[in-house]
Amino acid sequence: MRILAGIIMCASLRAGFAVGGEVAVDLSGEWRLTGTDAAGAPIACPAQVPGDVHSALLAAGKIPDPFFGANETNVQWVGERDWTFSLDFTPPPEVLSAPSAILRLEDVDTFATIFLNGVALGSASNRFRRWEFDAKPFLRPGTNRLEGVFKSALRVAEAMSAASPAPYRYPNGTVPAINLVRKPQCHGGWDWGITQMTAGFCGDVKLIACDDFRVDYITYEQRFNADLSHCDLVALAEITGADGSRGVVTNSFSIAKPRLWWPNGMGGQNFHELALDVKGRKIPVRVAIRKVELVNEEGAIPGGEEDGLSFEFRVNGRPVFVRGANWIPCDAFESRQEAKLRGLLESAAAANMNMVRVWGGGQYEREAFYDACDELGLLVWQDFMFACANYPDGDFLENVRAEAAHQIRRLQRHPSVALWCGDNECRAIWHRASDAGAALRAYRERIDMLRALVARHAPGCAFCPGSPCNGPRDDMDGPNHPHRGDIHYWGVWHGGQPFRSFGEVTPRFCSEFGFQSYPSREVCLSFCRPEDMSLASPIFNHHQKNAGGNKRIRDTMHRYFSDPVDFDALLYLSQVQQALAIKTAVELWRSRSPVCRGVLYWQLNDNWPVASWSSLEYGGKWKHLHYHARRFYSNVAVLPTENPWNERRYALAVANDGPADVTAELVVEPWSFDGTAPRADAPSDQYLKETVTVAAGQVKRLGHRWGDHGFYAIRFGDAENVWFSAPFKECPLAPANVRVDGLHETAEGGRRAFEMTVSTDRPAFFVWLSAAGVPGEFSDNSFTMLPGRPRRITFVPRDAAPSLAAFRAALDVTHLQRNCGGPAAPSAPAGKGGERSQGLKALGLDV
Ligand code: BMA
Repeated sequence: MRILAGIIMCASLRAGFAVGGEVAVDLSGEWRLTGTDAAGAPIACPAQVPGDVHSALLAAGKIPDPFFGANETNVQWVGERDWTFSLDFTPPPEVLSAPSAILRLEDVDTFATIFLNGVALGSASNRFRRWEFDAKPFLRPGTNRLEGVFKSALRVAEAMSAASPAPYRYPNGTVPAINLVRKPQCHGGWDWGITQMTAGFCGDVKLIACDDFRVDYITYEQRFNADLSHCDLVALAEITGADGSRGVVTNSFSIAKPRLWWPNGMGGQNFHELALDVKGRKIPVRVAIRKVELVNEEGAIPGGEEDGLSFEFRVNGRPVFVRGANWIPCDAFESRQEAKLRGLLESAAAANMNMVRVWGGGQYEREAFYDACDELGLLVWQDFMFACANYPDGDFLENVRAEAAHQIRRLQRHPSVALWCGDNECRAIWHRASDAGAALRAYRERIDMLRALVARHAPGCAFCPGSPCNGPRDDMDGPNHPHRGDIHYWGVWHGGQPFRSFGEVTPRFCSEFGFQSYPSREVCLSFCRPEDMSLASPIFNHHQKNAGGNKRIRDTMHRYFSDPVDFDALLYLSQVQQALAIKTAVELWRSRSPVCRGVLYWQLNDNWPVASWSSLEYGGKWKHLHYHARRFYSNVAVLPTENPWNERRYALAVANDGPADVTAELVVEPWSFDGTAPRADAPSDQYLKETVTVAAGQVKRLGHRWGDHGFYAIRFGDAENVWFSAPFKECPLAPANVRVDGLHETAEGGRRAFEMTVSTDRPAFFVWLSAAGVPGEFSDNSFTMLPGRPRRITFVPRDAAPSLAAFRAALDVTHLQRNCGGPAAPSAPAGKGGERSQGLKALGLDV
């Protein structure tokens, strides 16, 4: 138990709240969990709060690791049981003497009755609400006992459904009626997710005492003059008096020449430190000043063939090309989430993203998430938590009203929050309900309510009824219209279309599209034994939740690549083709700006080790895709704009999303696969070297050229790309000898790091450096190596750096031809498992 003195000085507390004050007693820490096991025998163990039942049982050795093998199946009983969390604590005297003391609970998952000293204070029934119960009458000096008795949300959902059947939902998981309960919908399993129907106090549990009032929310309104050189800022503090009365205290500020907050890549993330005066109480706050708009205009856009409705974010008046990914809860164990948020978001920002979408099947994230987004310049597209289902009206909706009113007010202060969106993919399915008319009415009622709540509590913030939808005023007429609002494009993954199909649509904004891959060997071995490393293994397949996913991965490989030489090569190749799929889509769509104004790929992260669409595998390591994302999302990117591999011509564009014009030399070099040096005397329609200027915020199209060479290496300043005229299985990939030399220790940003030089004797593609067991990232990876063009690469360990010898032992390098050959490929070298065919020795590595 910790006493927080965040808002007033302890001295004034001891003085009996002389100037007005509030004290928060944090009841986090070790509690006790009791319940019954699978056989009905009593179980008791320590439990951390914030935390969850599964984490407590795992830590106490009462369940096997649900992430290993098919243990998920064996631990389902946990979600079918009721559980009690209890804590004995001693309230400090200032809390006992205060005229008001409440218990404030965040993220209670989900159905819990709260007892203080044996008296029921009340019940929680929605994970996403803030619950407050009057504790004052029941607190006593000395030891007090606080208990939360949690009912199985699974059983509650079943009982609700028996009383009134749950409306239709996509069979994405294993808990059919989860849409009746307000808990993260992915707890019931998803097509990337484990079913882990957990329970617990997943957020803060605090006693809040005050002598005259407490502060519930602080929100801001900002008004600007035309050139944003002046901001009138009003801070609104919502307060509740010790007597239960509610009020709002406003503070006004006039800020000349504000230092504006910008998204990543557009400028700095500036904040202003202000002091609010709330009825004599001084409250320091950090405010970011910025204007965020979502612009939706009817009509055709020059360069776009069709009429439509635009979907463009503008920050401080400047149009933003949105580059980002979809976010899911970052761990199925609630207790592990807080520690992971920041690192994952730093990886998003490092890959030049400027937006993440908090997807509606998960949760409104913790404060640390939005704080990190504010600081990293990641705009947040915030879904309300509804996904792939119809939802009831009536009492259910009243529960949602309280949830939404709380979450909007909680998050309003964050400059990163750019959009509230009604749900994920609910618009397309109302007609699947047994009573479609009723489902549509319930849908409209929910959306109208959410829209009104956003307008009231976050005035000026954009609202969209759902994702996808045909813009903010969507009339439910066929959502996912390619030229109106945002779309989810799943033709390539779910529809089995070739990668070039990405180019057959020019979305105004694509908020979901994705392609699966397997995680690294290291992550696979965290859930299965070496003998299970096979697509024929039920254990391996337990970690593939998308029916047909393995087949899609293999079918795609057959389309573009020669067969992988072994299972490690299959893992490698799955990541290469995922990177290619998303790279293809992003480059085509980005080159079509200003018709298309944003791309968010599915999905950034995983919540357990699994085959999925993520670019960051479980544990946070970057897959091939994430390294490619850093290139294709960089402010300045050189983009092949033709469909890859199906034509003998290429077309180029250069995008510049940065704040200043860029002038650089554009070099396009024709190479042969055996490494013939680029010919400076090549016909000028093939070899290109010219100085190009691209204006800020523009895409410059450079026309078509015809190519009969193996591949083209393209450079524009620091931006690089490669263009191939045929699928890799038709390319005579050379057996390149990629070397890593001169490994030594260095320092990077004050941290110990390792530096090395990578070189090759022939062109090598998707060159992949790895350091199994060492968390951290390389300065670049999954790149093309050309003879005579060595690269200096650093590796910055995320945690304490291992010794040089240990890092050397972990270091490995491979490339495309080693994994799948091609027409001129050697047959698969012998050796599997520990003896990787593409290991250091095979590559003549000299570190
Ligand atoms: C999207 C998401 C998720 C799903 C993903 C992959 O539409 O909204 O529902 O996980 O597709 O199938």
